[in-house]
Amino acid sequence: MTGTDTVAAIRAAVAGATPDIRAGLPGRREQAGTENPSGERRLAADEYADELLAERLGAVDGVGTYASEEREAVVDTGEGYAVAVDPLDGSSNLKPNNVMGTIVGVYDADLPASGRDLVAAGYVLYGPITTMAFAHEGSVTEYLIENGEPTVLNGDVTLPDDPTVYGFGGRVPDWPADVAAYVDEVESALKLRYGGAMIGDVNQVLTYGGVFAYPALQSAPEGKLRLQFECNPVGYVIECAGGRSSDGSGSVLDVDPTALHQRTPVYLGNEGLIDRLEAALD
Ligand code: AHM
Ligand code: MG
Repeated sequence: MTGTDTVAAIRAAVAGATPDIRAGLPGRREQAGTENPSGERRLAADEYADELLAERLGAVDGVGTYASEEREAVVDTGEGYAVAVDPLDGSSNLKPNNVMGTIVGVYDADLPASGRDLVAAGYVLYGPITTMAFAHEGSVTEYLIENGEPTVLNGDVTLPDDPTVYGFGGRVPDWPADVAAYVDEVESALKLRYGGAMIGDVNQVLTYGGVFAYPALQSAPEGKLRLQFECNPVGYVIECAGGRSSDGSGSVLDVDPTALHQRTPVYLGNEGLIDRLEAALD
């Protein structure tokens, strides 16, 4: 079974896991003493959220593969869609008690897959309240999640026409000169809002309009964020909301998938701002 029912079941499973993820956080703020496949130190909370989502999503009829930023290899769970998850995005924010997210991409292809193979994608934002933005069939719905149950807040989320915020990751001296020049240009009109969790920063762009980036860095030309688990799913949400995604030269959804944990520079936001960015990086 694949199709709209499976997508709805995946969305429900992620929403249903959120109270358990939140409940598991207070006692898991310390380092786990292990690294993820990208070589980053993991918190106990990263491992906990990954195990929980593997169990919940693996049990959904129509999910054939579970993959996560926290696991080297994919897990075969039966027949159906491949679900790629960043279980706790921005988990370094757990120590200072700042926002975090959960990201999910639903691919109708073997992983690593192209963003064009996504049939749905979404993210949960653990802020003062728990919300979810979920894109399917060309539109984005925002939900409030209470006790694991989603209720619709906005059935057609679109980026506002008049953008006001921006947030770029990485150390400023490590940005390539053309990225720095672009930020100089846009910051006369946009206000810096950067919290260090992609989902928190992207949701501000979705709410207020603007541009989020984790750019290519001089020390890391592929940037930091991962194509399968972060850039494709969030790029899909932003594009379904009327915005644009880019790796610097075109939609991130067109980036050639070469490895499960591959990284790519990512730029997300209002169409005009991403067009200008691509022109600046040319
Ligand atoms: P994580 O998924 O392992 O937590 O890492 C990804 C996070 C993103 O949420 C965020 O955009 C970025 O790392 C922040 O990195 P930096 O602290 O370098 O700005
Ligand atoms: Mg992440």
